[in-house]
Amino acid sequence: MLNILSLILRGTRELGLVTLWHSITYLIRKRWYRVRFGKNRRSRASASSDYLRPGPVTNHAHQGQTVTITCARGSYALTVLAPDLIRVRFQPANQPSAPLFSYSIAKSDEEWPPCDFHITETGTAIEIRTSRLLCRLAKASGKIAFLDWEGNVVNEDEAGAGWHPLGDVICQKRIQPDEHFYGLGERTFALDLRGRRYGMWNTDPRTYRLGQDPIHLCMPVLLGLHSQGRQGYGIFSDNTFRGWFDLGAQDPHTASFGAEGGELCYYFIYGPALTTVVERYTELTGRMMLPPLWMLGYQQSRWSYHPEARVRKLAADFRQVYHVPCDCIHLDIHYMDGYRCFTWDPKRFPAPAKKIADLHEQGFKIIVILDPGIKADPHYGVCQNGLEQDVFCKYPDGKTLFKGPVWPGDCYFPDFTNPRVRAWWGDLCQGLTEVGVDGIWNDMNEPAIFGLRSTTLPDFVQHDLEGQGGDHAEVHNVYGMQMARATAEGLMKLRPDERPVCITRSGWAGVQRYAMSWTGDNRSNWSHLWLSMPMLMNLGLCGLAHTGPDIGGFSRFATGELFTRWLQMGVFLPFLRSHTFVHSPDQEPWSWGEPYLSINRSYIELRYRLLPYLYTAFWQCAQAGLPIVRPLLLAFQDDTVTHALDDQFMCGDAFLVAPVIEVGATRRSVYLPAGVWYDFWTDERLSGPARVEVEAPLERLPLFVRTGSVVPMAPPMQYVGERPVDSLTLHVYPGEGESRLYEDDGRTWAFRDGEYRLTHFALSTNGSPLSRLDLRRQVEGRYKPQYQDFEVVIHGVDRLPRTALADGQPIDHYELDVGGSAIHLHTGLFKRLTVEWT
Ligand code: MIG
Repeated sequence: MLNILSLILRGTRELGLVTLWHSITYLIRKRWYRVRFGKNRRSRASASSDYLRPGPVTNHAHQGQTVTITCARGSYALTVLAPDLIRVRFQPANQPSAPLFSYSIAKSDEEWPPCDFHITETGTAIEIRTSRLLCRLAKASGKIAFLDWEGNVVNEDEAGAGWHPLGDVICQKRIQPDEHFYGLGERTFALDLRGRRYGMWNTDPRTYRLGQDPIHLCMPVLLGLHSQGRQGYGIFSDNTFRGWFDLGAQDPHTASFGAEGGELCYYFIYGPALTTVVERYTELTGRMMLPPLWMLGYQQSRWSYHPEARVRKLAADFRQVYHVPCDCIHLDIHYMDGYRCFTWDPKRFPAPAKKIADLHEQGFKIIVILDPGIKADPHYGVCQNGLEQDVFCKYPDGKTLFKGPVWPGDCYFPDFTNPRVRAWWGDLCQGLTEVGVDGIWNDMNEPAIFGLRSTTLPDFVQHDLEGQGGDHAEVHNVYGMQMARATAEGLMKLRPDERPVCITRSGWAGVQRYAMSWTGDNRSNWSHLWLSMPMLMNLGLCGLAHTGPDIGGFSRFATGELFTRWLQMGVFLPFLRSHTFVHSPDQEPWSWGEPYLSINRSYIELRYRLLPYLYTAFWQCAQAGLPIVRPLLLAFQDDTVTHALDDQFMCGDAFLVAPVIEVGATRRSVYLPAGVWYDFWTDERLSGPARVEVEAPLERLPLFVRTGSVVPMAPPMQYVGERPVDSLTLHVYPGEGESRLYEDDGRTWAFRDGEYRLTHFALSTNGSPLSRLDLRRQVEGRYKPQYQDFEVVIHGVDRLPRTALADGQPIDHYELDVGGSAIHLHTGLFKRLTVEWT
């Protein structure tokens, strides 16, 4: 009764009466199905002693890459996939062994080149030694320890593996004294996750608070760092059931993870560098596809821009009124006809193809939202067709369709774990690509169902699970990922030459292969601005680098100052999109007038100037998994100050970004790790390790460049491809270093056939003050950019050079920068540049 009252009180404003009615009847229906089909699972084990343990080792054997170690109450299968990668599975005796199945793994056992290892039996242990790592299983207890070659502990069992006769599994590890933890997907906490317990169950929080857990996108991926940064490793627990990670909450010395079903199966990845861990982990579970270049441009969204005339005005505001660059407009749920997926509202968007063609003409791309729920409506073609094709999830009787209320009222839910259903969905996307839609945004795919608290499908709803069959308790966490997969695969089939764009709210380990994400329903306040940093850093460490927050915040109202500060940070985040709630006022770069508008415009222009640099960081990520937004510890692992630093970050190899995160602040303190750093705005040279106070008036984002970097920049444009890039500026920050620049057509797969250009820059300099600079440039690949020359800007020098040679030829065009702290040279496409000062 309370439930019902509260639903009514929540108001009919967004929901409408019909949906409200469905929500109320669903509450009653849900009860009835519970009676018929059983309850949701509940963990049966609470104390460590509730679990059974492997017991002493009785035997061991080895076949191929796998060592089987039999213990009194079950057996381990330890598979060596690479010298730093070992899979641990535990199978209790007298439980049937299931074949290995995973939605997360991208590289199967057969695809790893065989790797040498040695097994030794000592008096107390069975030891597996690879060229990087020692895995020791104690004979008496059946506990595992991972050690480096010198015998130092990297990670070791505390109580180790365990299971409950009714299905729960657990693994308990010892926490090292100075250990820090990272990862776990999308979390609303600081960077270092130690000391808390985290849920593994994708949940729609309907806007989250700091510290709310879990939310839309969990990942069972944990990174550990200890011994002053000398030891780093990763654990990927490949189990999709409702689970948890406890990183010292219950017992400060124990880190454990577990789930309410499935098997104990985890991958241990040795670093010691966390960059190595991320690289390996993304080799195992896959890396993102390179997005089209326009996806790196500024994007504008709200819930919702409609009708058509509003979108037209928005486009004109960007192009004609305010001249703020923008590449993409997002259409939220109001574009649909009564929230029916793959339809258009006939009044709001009577001629979508024509409208989109118009917007394309002005250089805008269009992304539209799709929810998983398909309105249960016999007059709606997609629903009819879905019923005929038998694509929707059912109850255990195999007949009754699951029906739950979302935006359109009662909905059926496609079973995305069925390949046939994914293809059905993928083909439906044709309706959108035909009218010119450029990308698809997948929302509510936790999946979320309306109700008092965050709800989803009941555990006992059935899924195909690639033909094996399984219930929602097992499938829930991968549902969103499989929806994203269906969408991305559909787009690739429909437009085989174009890189697909799919944005997803929910996901799981491996989702980065199909989609990028955004961090869902944050709030318009300063703590959420800060939160964007640890959130993105932890997601990036889990392989999901292409993501970003709603700039300005989703729920509640942003002030001009908050929006500007968030946008300044956003320039250095992979996904730069402003988005907001249905009831909030306008949240566009000009919404607060001056001085905000001019500042916002100049930062969005900076984003466009930085595109060559950022695109290279994306390419690096697609190649090797290294995130775009990085915690400082990735580059400075032996500096313990960085281990919990989460109010500043590295963007790519060169930039250290320290956003202002306090209302009214005009200064902030920044930590600079060892080495020389250039203040981006003044070219001042600063030496780390040091904490420095820097000026940060509203128009200034504290920003530093690492010594030895070459940062390529393009001319600003209103949108990607507005004009050819006819000149490239190379910003050179004297010091020793190597930099890269990756270029291609920004749209197709031609780069896979060699149509790309990778430029290596090697910079070396002498003297202080600078007396000599040598910059070598080497290119590979067939792609030919449009520009024919460079402007080279050498930062941190206030004197004109004595000589400047490009490939031995004197350069006659150079001048001192107006600021007096840099010189500009104009050169052709040199191979070697030498500049000397007296
Ligand atoms: O129940 O589509 O996170 O970005 O604007 C809310 C409306 C549904 C949640 C998404 C948000 C989107 C909103 N959606």
